[in-house]
Amino acid sequence: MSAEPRPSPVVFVLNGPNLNLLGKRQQEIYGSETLADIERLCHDTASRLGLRVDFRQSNAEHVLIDWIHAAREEAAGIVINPAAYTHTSVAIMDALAAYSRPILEVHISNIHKREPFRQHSYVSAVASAVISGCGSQGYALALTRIAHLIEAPAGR
Ligand code: DHK
Repeated sequence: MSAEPRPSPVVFVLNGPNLNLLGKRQQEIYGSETLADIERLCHDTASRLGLRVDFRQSNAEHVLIDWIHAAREEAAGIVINPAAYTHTSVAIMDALAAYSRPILEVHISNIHKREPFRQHSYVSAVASAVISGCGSQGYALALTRIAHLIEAPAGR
């Protein structure tokens, strides 16, 4: 009798405020791709890596926090673009600090080249790694790194 194949690990990909406007918002900074394009890229990348992606976006801090709490039970890793909450949210940092698996922080733009207030991230203090300035490709890079860290089937 052959063993049932193990289900692929799930990675939560969480997106913060205003990222629902990608493709319409400041294209010179954030590019022309929409969040739906990025979601497709994440699903394609994940399936190549032997992962599954649960892709979400919210403009509300408490919703992002609730999803980070849910990830404690449900996700093998988190990719998070906290958007503006990167620079303001001790609450999101604390929620992530209570998550013991890999966390990849992603920014589409290079926050270090931008206004001084964007150059500090509360999230970086608790992230496994940070990818900033690689555009939408940053999400694929983050998933590749998570696959490696959790030793997903094709991530080694
Ligand atoms: C997105 C935002 O909405 C900004 O508030 C951050 C980040 C940068 C990004 O580059 O993805 O400062």
